[in-house]
Amino acid sequence: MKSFVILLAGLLPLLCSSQYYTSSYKQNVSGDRRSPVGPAYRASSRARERRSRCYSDDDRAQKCVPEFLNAGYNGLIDVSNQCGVARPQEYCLQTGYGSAKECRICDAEVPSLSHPGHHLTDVDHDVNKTWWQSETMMEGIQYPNEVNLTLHLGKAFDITYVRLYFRSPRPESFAIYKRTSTNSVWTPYQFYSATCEDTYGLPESSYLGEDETRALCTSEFSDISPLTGGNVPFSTLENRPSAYTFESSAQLQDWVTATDIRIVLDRPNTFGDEVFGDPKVLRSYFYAVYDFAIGGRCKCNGHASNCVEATGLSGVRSLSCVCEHRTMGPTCNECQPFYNDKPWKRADSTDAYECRACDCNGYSVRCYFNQGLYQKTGHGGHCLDCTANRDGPNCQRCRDNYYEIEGGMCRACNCDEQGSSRLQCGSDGTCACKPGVGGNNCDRCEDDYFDFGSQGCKACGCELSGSYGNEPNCDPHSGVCSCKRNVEGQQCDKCKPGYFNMDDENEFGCTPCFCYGHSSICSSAGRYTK
Ligand SMILES: [Ca+2]
Repeated sequence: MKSFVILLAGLLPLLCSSQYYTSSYKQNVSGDRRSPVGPAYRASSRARERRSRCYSDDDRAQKCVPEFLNAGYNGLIDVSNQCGVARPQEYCLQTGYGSAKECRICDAEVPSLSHPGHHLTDVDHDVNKTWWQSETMMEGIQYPNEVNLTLHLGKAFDITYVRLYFRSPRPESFAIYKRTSTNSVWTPYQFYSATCEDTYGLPESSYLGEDETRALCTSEFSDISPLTGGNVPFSTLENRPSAYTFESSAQLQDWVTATDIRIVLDRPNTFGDEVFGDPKVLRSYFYAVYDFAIGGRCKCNGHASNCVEATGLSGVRSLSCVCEHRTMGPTCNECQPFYNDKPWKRADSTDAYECRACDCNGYSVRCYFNQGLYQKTGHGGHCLDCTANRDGPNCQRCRDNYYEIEGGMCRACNCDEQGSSRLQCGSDGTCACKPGVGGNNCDRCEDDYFDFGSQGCKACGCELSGSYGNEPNCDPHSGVCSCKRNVEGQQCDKCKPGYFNMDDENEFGCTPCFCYGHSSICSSAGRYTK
């Protein structure tokens, strides 16, 4: 117990300097083993108050965290061994080397004599403390047979400490592991052993070096004394220098994250008298633990002040962050669908990094974060599926080949594919036509042009003074011009036989010849005047 007090005294400057710790941490790790901070999954009746913790009085977003609690309280626990399950089993109380031993019965069928795993995470009272207990060395509980205690937290937590409160002597060798998802590997948190090098292949050391996420081995809690009531507190950030700058240390933020905690009990402590094979002595060596506590907060990345219990489709209870700041996900680890204008970030004490809505000008409810766009403009939200034929990162313009009309509506250009030089029309909707092509949509030849095609239209070349009404007008397919009565030729450039002097003032184009019956053929003479 003395060493425990020294450890805490060493911890206190760290506790006071880091915002990560709270007064409830101190209260818990320093020995309030009666009960956890409160029911872990307490129902919320103060939603408004909790929400306000994520927003200041003037409604500005601020970092918020769920309450600090014993994450293990009433948690789902698996134990790989328990006394008295197959049949009632005898165990003897450890009273020291060579002394007479009082023996008792463990029987899983009799509540008052059973010691199941859930006794590790219940509320203990000063009298009538409950405990979990393994079989004894008589049944083979000895290295290398390990015993596992696995606590499932239901979701990711930011773990501040793990604490074990032993009824048996503390083990000679054991380890704490964590994992960060149901399928991930178990990562060691800490090894405890009087034989670090031999049992775990690690030097006994408190030196971390560069890697602050390395598990260390210590012999500090591996003495057989006290025979009962020994504690083992493991503080996740103790001796890890970046704890002082925890908010900016992604490495340590990962280090404290866990969804499950496992205790692997490798070797019980003994007085060495087990070598004589006395059954009473063998039955006095076993593991027994009153309490397995985990101090921490539901991990919500600074975006929730509340974590609630939910029952999934499979009937398994789990916890969920009540995400604020427009975030979502199991640990509020992403922005809501329409709030991707900035990159998602964990909240810290200077900035809540509230997710920002995309600006889609009212034409979309979906967007994604585009890093390139963000670097260029400061707004990374790229809208998806713009309605009303709109397009662009902010649905700020009409989509290709459309133009804007009154009221922000977009109308199709409908520029003819053959007759237009491009499919995009101007802001007034007019299409750019190829040579000789006309019409609003460039879908027909202009007057005096014919043979509509991908090259445009060809000129008919109608002679104005020979054309009907002095206006060029040709057949759009054949290119034949429409002539005045006394005019002929594809381009209306000739007087019919018997006519001469094509003139635009002549309604019929040419004047009949007057050769007094001698001839019906004539031509225009230079000196002819009317
Ligand atoms: Ca208990």
